[in-house]
Amino acid sequence: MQNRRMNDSTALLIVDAQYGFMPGGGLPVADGDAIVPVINRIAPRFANVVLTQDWHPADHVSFAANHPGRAPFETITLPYGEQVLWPVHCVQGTRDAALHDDLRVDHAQLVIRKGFRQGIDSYSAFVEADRRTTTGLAAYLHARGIRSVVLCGLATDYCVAWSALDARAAGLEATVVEDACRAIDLNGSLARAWADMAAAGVRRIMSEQLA
Ligand code: VGL
Ligand code: ZN
Repeated sequence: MQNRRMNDSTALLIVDAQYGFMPGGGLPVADGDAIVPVINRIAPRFANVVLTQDWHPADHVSFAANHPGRAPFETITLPYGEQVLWPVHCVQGTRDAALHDDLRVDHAQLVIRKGFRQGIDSYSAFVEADRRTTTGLAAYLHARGIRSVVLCGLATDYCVAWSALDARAAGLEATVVEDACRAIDLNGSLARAWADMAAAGVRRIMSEQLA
């Protein structure tokens, strides 16, 4: 891996590196912007780069503000199951939803938007929270002969973890670059996410092991 590009059957998946999850954003992740220079360091190693973008309508079901009497970080039950209620974040077309300007990933080939259906959230880059609706990413990667994904971005314990688990479910190898991620860590969610990922065969590395 050292000093050369990763082979064509691997893709870097950069999850939700958006202002909404950086300090000052709608759903700020502590130290979230620290991932940007790390991603910029590793991205040139990858011939294939895919980004995701959390992309919600203003009336999205995951926003506490759309549930009178409810507060952010409470949980409700929706037809597809439990849903955490979040502060308003990453509304379509706003600065909050934009990818960080300092990302240097001009060679990225695809941006997958997710969470754009009013009634369904989507942490995963592959399958939305109803666990049925596909984003099309697995079919895209398979069609391109990509068999392995390396994940980074925000947040470790939500969108990165769900994406890594669904990558495994789609038959892909999955590796999370720990220092190129930051977590929300709500009620033990980070420890649980690492345990779930380990159990599913997701590898966990530091960026220095790549570049
Ligand atoms: C995320 C909560 C809500 C994430 C997105 O990117 O991890 N978390 N929407
Ligand atoms: Zn979201």
